[in-house]
Amino acid sequence: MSQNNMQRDILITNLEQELERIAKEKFGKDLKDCTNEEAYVVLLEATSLIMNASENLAGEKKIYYISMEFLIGKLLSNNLINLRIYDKVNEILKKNGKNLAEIEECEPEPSLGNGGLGRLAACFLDSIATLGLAGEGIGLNYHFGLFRQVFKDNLQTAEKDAWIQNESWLEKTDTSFEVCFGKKKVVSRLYNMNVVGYDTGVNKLRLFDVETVDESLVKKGITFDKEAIEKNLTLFLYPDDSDEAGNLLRIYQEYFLVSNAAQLILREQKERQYDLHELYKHAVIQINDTHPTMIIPELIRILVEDKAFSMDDAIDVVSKTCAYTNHTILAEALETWPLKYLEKVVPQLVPYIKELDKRIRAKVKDPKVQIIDKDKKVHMAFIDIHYGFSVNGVAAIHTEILKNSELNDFYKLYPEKFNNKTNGITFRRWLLSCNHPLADFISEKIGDAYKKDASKLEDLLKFKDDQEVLDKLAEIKHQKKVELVDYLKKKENVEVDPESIFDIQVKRLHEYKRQQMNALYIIHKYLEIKNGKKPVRPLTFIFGAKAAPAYVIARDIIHLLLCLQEIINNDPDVSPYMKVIMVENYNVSYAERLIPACDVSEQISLASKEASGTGNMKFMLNGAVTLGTDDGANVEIHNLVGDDNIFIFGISADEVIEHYKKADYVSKDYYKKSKVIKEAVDFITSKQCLAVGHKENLKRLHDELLNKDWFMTLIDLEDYIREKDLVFAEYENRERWKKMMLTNIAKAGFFSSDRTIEEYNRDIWKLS
Ligand code: 26V
Repeated sequence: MSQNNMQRDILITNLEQELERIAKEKFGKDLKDCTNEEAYVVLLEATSLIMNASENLAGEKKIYYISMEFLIGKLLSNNLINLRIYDKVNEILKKNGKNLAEIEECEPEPSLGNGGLGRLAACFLDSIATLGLAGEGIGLNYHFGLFRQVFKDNLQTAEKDAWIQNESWLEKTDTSFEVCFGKKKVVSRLYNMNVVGYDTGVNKLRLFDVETVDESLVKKGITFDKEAIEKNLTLFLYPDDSDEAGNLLRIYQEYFLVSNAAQLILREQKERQYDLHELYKHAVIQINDTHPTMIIPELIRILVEDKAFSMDDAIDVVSKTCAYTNHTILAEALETWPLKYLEKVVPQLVPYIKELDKRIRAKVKDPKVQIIDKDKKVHMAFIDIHYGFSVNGVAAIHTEILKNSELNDFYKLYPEKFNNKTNGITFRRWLLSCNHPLADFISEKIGDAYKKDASKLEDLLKFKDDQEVLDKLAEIKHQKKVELVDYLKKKENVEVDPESIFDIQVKRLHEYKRQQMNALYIIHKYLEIKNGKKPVRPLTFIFGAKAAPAYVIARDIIHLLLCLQEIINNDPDVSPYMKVIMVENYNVSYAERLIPACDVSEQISLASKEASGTGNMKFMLNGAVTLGTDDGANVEIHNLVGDDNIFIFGISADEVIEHYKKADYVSKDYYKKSKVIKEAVDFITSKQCLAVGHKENLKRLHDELLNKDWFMTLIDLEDYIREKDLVFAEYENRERWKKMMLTNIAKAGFFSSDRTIEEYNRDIWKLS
């Protein structure tokens, strides 16, 4: 271990005394007499002390990962694992009659992200630190993370989700900056969180806040006055973007983030006495989707106005410093801001955006690549592509689609900027922390090396005919299923048979992800059972998903799932053979319980639409078998495990793109042609559904599927039903299934975010 971690080592050696000291000091009692809540605070404090005594990762060049979202999840267990003191703490707690798992329950979850994009940022921070790279995350300290989902009357409702307590991982700093919105001024405050690498040193996550935030602004649910920005700027993650006030607040948040980031980065350059003309030699800024795009004009503005740069020099140095990651091809998700909104919120940036636009117009005539379009809308992604040095997609197929269709006009201009960086996940959280028995068993079989070099997981392949190993994998899966059954009983009050097949789809609710297709399969199965065709083994279908509060059809799909849950689980003819569970408030902590217990991982997006997916990787790593389309990173999973260890169905990305081009998909044709499809779709508005659900929601969803179905649910439905029946039949071939589990685990090494970050560093960041 490095010299710089000596202080840390001393604290760790004396950990037990340290914990007792803190317990006495904070609560005036011994550790053994502390409540779980108190013990959590003691552990939080001790862990923070150890992290603060650890080496700060440093280097000549630093990566600044700027993101509106860092979906970090609970931190205690992960920090203990990365500090390599999890087992030691566990022992000490046991000696004192305490249980670490129960203590972890006391930690509030910071839900500072919507889904994949935010969770990826968190995994990346873990890997950057683990690889010993100097790097920071820069984001916002939302007081309320993503809303807490509550089901009422089979509908989703949203409540605010407070997560900041007196004692938390946040450390208040002395740093604060002025942020100007035209003439309006807001003062920021920086909070830090330690990001400790696995067996390395510590980086920081920088979260900016406004001190004048007023939590009492929140009235019912998640509604609040959107006008008073000094009071609401960091109140919520992603305000409702369905109206003008919501959109403006979003722009305020984005500018607040980048203005702080720019000031922080430039201050550090000054402290280290670096020449700003060489900014790119000491800083690289990775722009996580278009949300932080304004960092480009903002840096240029500061260099020109405060640092006496010429416009040419400012643009040149900023362009060499900034790199952009695209996370979606969905046109509706690519930000385009009306120029008049920007004029209202950040008038000082507008001349720079116009200048950037003017320079492109002088160079290229094609209107499709202009930053400001004819309707006076600013295409944020285009700023990134023209004025950044790298553009990457997040899975091989996604990058190819960007290059060949979505961003083809840009690819032709700048082929050298485009590159692929297939996403990854941190194995510390998604294996070591969430599945101790599996991680321990792997260590027993192939040693600990895979924890630092995930490609070593392939060593497991030599056990592919070893009955003992295969049986043990199945036993661990069973153990995790039993644990989940207990939890579901407690949380959702449902009885689940651990011998049943656990088929799980957990992710944001979106039509392109096609939870509705899964629902139609479930209806089909229900009708089969009603007609006397029973499955060989009971089936448990588990969903977890939040819908954006303004996304009407997504909420209707949740409504359908909840109605199906009520109908099926209460039908004595059917419930012994199948159950449906839509878990409430799916979040990172829930994922950590569901994923290790999964048999069948549902990754059924319409091909071409899911940029990558990262849940697919987490399931695979924990021994689930994928049922999916050839989309996003599924394609790479497919290539790695081969046809025999995955179940692929549906039309290809090329076919989908062709249908959109020709505009020739008519969902009603599929409905009319197939009795199975018709029966399933019509069940949505059947008497049975209407008895437990709302006509308005169910009818709207039925109409949508029949008359629009933009994401082509019905085109793939029959193929999906056929393939899914095959999956369940194959499950009965237990020996073959166990081999599939082993192959999936062994081949998951590629999806370690350590590999992804190594590639970012090798090709884009180039830190030493
Ligand atoms: C945002 C929005 C906002 C408005 C309405 C529709 C819509 C649809 C999608 C999005 C997602 C934006 C970006 C995002 O979260 N992308 C996800 O990034 C993950 C990490 O790279 C990746 O694994 C997921 O496939 C991708 O959807």
